[in-house]
Amino acid sequence: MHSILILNGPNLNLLGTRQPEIYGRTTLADIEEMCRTYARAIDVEVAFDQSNHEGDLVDALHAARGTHHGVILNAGAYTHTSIALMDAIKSVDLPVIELHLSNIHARESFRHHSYVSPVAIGLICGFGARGYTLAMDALVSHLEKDT
Ligand code: CA2
Repeated sequence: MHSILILNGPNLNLLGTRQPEIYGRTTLADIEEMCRTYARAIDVEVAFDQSNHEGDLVDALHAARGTHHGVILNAGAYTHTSIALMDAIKSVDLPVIELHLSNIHARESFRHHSYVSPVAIGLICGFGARGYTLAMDALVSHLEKDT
């Protein structure tokens, strides 16, 4: 059975509580529940995590090697700043899907650059919470290609 890590970065713990016009009213706990329900439906194992700390996200990526078959990463604002996350993704040699709730290309120009995109297998953005299950489908399809 495929095992997927869904990893969330800084401030995503605030989802549903502030700026609903950008990020919606769904909380991260709601998204986790949605992902767990969907994982059961498509028969995959899922781990769900969030950290506000760059080094913890790097550690979680390192730990994913040998534990999970792929990663869905919403790196939050570290997407646009973190060479450390880019290097970690490269080093673990796991398929990573970059995910954003909002369409980062329709927002401020500083969100148009991503350090994750060059080392991800693909990018899903702009579909809100639904993006998480879209990313699960995309990652499972990618993993099934190799089996
Ligand atoms: O659209 C996304 O998923 C982002 O990764 C969210 C990040 C942002 O920096 C990226 O450019 C795009 C921000 C997450 C902050 O989430 C909040 C939620 C509620 C209230 C305040 C922040």
